[in-house]
Amino acid sequence: MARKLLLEHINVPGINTLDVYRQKGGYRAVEKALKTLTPDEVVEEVKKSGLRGRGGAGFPTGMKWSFLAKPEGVARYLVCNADESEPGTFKDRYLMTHIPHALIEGMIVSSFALGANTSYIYVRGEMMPQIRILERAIAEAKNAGFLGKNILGSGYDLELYVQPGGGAYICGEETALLESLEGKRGNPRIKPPFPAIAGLYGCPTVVNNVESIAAVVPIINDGGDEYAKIGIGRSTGTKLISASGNLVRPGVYEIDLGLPVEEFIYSDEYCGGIANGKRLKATVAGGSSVPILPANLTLKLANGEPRLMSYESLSEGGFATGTMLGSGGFIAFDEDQCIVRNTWNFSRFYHHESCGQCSPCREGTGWMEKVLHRLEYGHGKMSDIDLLVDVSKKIEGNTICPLGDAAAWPVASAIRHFRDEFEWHVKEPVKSLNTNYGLANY
Ligand code: L3W
Ligand code: SF4
Repeated sequence: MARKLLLEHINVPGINTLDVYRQKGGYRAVEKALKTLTPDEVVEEVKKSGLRGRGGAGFPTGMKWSFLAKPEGVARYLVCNADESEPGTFKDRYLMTHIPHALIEGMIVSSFALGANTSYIYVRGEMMPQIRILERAIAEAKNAGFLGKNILGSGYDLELYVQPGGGAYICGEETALLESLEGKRGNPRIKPPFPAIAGLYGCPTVVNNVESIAAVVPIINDGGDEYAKIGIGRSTGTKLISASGNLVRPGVYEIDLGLPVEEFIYSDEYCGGIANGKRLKATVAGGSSVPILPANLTLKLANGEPRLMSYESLSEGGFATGTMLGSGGFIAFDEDQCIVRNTWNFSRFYHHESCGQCSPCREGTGWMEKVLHRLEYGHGKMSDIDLLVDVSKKIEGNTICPLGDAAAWPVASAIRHFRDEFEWHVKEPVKSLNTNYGLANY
């Protein structure tokens, strides 16, 4: 049985309340940090833990924190990115729904470490229940003296606010999020400068994912070295995985990084195998923004060794034979799933969500969606397949923010691994449309 650092008490009745959360050891990390550690010592523990950003990029959290500029007399901010919108990713919503105090405790400790006296949790606008849950939990924490002035007599002040998001996927890109938080349209900014130098209102800002911030709690409770003992190589700690698609037991799982992918899919402790006794055809391991992998490369590396749920193992082989851990949104496709239809579905999403600032993304996502649509609906030509590859190459690396890459990679990888299925849609347009049903929501 894998250890649980974030979800250990998820099924305890009332764990969403301050009282029960405290009975289970909650707010120990705040007491330890504010009473016995300096901000720099908290940063040091996070560095030692090896924690990497859980939103998708996997950037080392302690390093990001140490980049924060500290000019005299200028406010610093911590902003939690809770704009979870990546297709296939629902772990942050789960955490906020069931254990809101884990995030709030992490926000207090992290804000203390960074010297922020005002912090924000920017929650996807559609998540009204979670916004209310967090607001109620913040009020409880404030009443108990964990927020506000002179927290626990430490002399440290913190105000924590929940901000409903602007209702667009792109508002989860950190600089678009900051624009939106400032009350503007959520258009990504050109980086550099990174938020660590010029973020919210032009001030030094750290933007971290919900899960990253919640992970700071066990890191402070147990020490960074203990956290670093979990996992494999530079993939330390535990990771929340949102599992969906054709699985016997979809849901949110906390795994030790380094778990074999095969065990994650097939063991009863996790997903319990492919639903309805079907075979696995393909997976998207890290949310829709990462390359799709066929079953054989999902389970094994190109050299035949088992593939592991870690940053390194999932990307082993580059995009030729690998993918990315991303946000941990693990989607399984069974043998009946149509790759063309599912790729079109992803493309529709990115076209719809492109903010339109850069031409390769604005125009390219639309082109890809149109060409995939005609392939799926039996009007495609053989040359469309290479046209898609060409358009994806023209988007990749040529845009302001990663949405362009995120739109290009699923298309390029689907063709790389399933070109025969794209060709079949051209050769057998009627059969291919009628044989594969794809996603049900059309
Ligand atoms: C200071 C430097 N800071 C980098 C910071 C940077 C950011 C972090 C990572 O994209 C990915 C994307 C999605 N000085 C710095 C520095 N930083 N160099 O480090 O930066 P970066 O640019 O590698 O990535 P990003 O812009 O944060 C995130 C992918 O995640 N993704 C999407 C997930 C979406 C969700 C969701 O809906 N919740 O998780 C999934 O794979 O495509 O590639 O903070 O400022 N020199
Ligand atoms: Fe907007 Fe797309 Fe450019 Fe990102 S890549 S800034 S979403 S147009």
